[in-house]
Amino acid sequence: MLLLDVLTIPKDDAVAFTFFTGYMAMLAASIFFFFERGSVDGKWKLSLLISALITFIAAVHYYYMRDYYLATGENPTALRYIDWTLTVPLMCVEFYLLTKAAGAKIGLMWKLIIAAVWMLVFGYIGEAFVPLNPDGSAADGAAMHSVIYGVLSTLGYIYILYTAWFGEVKQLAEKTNNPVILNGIKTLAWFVLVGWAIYPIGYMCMPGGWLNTALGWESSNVDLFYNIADAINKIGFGLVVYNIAINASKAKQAA
Ligand SMILES: *C/C=C(C)/C=C/C=C(C)/C=C/C1=C(C)CCCC1(C)C
Repeated sequence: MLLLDVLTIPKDDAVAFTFFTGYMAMLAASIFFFFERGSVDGKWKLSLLISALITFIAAVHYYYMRDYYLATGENPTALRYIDWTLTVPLMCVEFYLLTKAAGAKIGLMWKLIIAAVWMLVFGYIGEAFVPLNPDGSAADGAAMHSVIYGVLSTLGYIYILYTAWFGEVKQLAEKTNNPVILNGIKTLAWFVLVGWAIYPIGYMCMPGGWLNTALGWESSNVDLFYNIADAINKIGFGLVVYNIAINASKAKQAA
């Protein structure tokens, strides 16, 4: 009986809907990226494997987050951040692999990973330890707490954004002299600017957050924004990498 209860999606629950759709989409994308490793040149196989791992790790977490949300009606904050702690550093590895041909050093990868972990640790403290009343509403100090940790987290985000748009990643992409890689990295930088910016919007829907306080956006919308952003950033990001790999392999065959 419990199983039946857990798996019933209320008709008007958009958050539950995106949890289920997100789960299936992540799983399908993983299978796609994994099998498409066979269609690309040897040096791109690792990039596609990492794209597949990113969506697969997300699929497993969505499997649990979906049930957690349906069973409790609450935000699966811990599962969410465990997922991100694994998948965002893997996206940093993708940036490194793409620029390696132009001489990227392993230090670039670690700098991006440290910035990502910084961003996620402060985001987690901001969300998981926000002062709440017993009924779940924002308690005294919640607004201040969410702003302080939100701003600290954003510093890590800005570092990654800067590196992708103006810093080392951008400079190395130019050095490759390969329009496929240069345009691909430009597209990934747009993902970091626009796709990643959806997450702070979700964050501000939690109790005490600006959008929650000023516009009355409900805290369940945190997950709506996170689920939409994850689909864009994990599957979309992987497809860009796939596109780079396929086109670079074709260009090589033609040469
Ligand atoms: C696959 C998961 C990804 C790409 C997750 C990205 C997450 C972020 C860019 C989160 C950013 C945050 C801020 C910039 C401030 C508020 C707290 C966060 C953690 C939501």
